Amino acid sequence: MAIERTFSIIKPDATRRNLTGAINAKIEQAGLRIIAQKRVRMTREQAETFYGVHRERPFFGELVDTMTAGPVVVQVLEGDNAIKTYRDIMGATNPANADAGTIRKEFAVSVGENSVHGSDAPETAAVEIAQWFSGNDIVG
Ligand code: 3AN
Repeated sequence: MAIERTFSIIKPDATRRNLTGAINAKIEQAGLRIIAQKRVRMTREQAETFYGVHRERPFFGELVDTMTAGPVVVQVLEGDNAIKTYRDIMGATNPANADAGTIRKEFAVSVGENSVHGSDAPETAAVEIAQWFSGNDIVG
């Protein structure tokens, strides 16, 4: 059993529709613990830094627009294999391809407005957590 941490964002399409609690319930039902959480408004600069790996992708501008369209909830989640566990309950990037019961199947609007972000590897999780939280903010 590998206890791991991952970084999560509840995106503007979800906060707009008051889905923070419903998404947190799915996170907790999956056995993950929310060990840090805050609601923030991302600046364009923060969104561009966060999604820097996608800078050359055709949807980059749309991605930055959607992430700055309203408040987000940034979180650190902890649990067994947290990175994979969270990606499993998030579902596929495109909600049309997401499995039944996943967050994106139930709540996402489209591939762009897909309700949640979750880190894809331990290295990216560490970088993403450090962009939004300092050590004192995280209480495991
Ligand atoms: P995931 O969030 O499932 O790891 P990535 O890393 O491929 O997916 O993409 C990052 C984010 O970019 C997605 N969550 C989504 O918001 C956006 N995105 C990905 N592909 C598209 C696309 N074809 N059109 C618009 N937005 C996209």
